[in-house]
Amino acid sequence: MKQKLFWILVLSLGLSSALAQKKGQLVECRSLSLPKEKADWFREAKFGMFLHWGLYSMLEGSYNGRTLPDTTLRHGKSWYAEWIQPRLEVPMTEYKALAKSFNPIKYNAEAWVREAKNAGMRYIVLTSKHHDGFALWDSEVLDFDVMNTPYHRDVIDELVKACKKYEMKYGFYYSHWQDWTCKGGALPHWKPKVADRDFETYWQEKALPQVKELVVKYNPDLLWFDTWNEETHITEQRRDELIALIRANSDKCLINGRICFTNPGENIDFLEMFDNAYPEEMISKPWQTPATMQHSWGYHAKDYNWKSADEMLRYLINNTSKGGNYLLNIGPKADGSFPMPAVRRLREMGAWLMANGEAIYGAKPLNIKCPEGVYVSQKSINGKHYVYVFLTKPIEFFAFNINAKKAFVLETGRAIPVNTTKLIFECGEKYEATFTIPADLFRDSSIQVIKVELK
Ligand code: JFZ
Repeated sequence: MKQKLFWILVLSLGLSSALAQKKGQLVECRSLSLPKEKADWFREAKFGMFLHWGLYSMLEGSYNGRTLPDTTLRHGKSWYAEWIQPRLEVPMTEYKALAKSFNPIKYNAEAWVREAKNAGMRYIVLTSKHHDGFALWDSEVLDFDVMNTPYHRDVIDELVKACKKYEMKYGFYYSHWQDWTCKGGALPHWKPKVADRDFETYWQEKALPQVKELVVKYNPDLLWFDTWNEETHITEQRRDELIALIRANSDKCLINGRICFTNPGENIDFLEMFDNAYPEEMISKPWQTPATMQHSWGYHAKDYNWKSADEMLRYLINNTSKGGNYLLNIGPKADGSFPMPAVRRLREMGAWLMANGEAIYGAKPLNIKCPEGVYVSQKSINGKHYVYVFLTKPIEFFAFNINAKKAFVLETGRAIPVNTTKLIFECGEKYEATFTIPADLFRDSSIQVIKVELK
């Protein structure tokens, strides 16, 4: 009788749950989706550090006298340094042999986390296994991992301990679809499509067991899966099988939409934009843009396309104003150190956020029309409501339909003249606040933030 009641309850609640019969036992019934509030920290964090680090970092974008172009797309190809093996046709035995000399003597997880914190970043996502199949943790599933290198230390375990010490949220990129060194893993699009039965073997014998390892051993706050124009192997069933596995082993781990970019479904926790893609419209679900500081994700010694800190702050502001996050990537060198151009930009961004972070962290979007170069966010603090106005280029005045009480420069406290009038119409009334911006405000060339207290 109890069993019958249970099924009636489950069916009547309409739980989209993952029920799997295993050896006659009913695996714990859990919904495929997390309660929305589990993603609150993500929504509020706004700014994260992405890290692409692995055997490819050792080649630095060059192999056998050839260097990957540092262009975004040439001949329809994304010439990222972490793609060097298939792009420059590095023989697989030679590529895998890199593991025999991987020895990042300068790797210091606490230094990485301090650098991220100092930059104003609130979470870190490290490539635990990229498309090359090499694992940066002590995996029981396969030997192609960091424990079988001269370094012989669990990189991920050290990073997790450092993140906990500095109260930094953390997660892992895991390439669940492409795996160029494991039979059955999907291959670059220009190579023969892998037979589904072979992919199923990879899926059941490597991908699912390794994801379970990551969740059970390291208890991440999020997992970053990676697909793009994938229409074959990551079926709805496999997508939901992977989600169910994570839900069965974690009550907090957020899952990104690139688990199946073309068909993410309703049970993922945040949407992932395309690489370096910045939406113009508001998006209600939590979302983020994965972005590079230069062209490549993995370390490329001859990729000099470094964006300025100012440009990257604008991306952060754009995404904040539309309710999203900015996951900014560093490609550490093979020795475990951060490239100097990356460190300088991180510290410049951190300095600006030290003075203006109040307008970013925990701020929500505000859907009002803004002049070009002007962005807004909003926040309530101790019962008062504020609008933050980001001026990314000089402007003399602008008007918003808000009931502004007073306005001042967030960093300095300098008063900004604002005149608010009530407009009466037959259909109702609205307020219009006109702001006059002193020209000398832009002597300081960085982005200015005006804090507006509403009545
Ligand atoms: C994917 C990875 O392939 C890349 O190495 C990096 O990890 C990035 C964050 O995610 O990027 C790609 C690569 C190729 C395409 C799209 C995203 N593509 O060809 O459409």
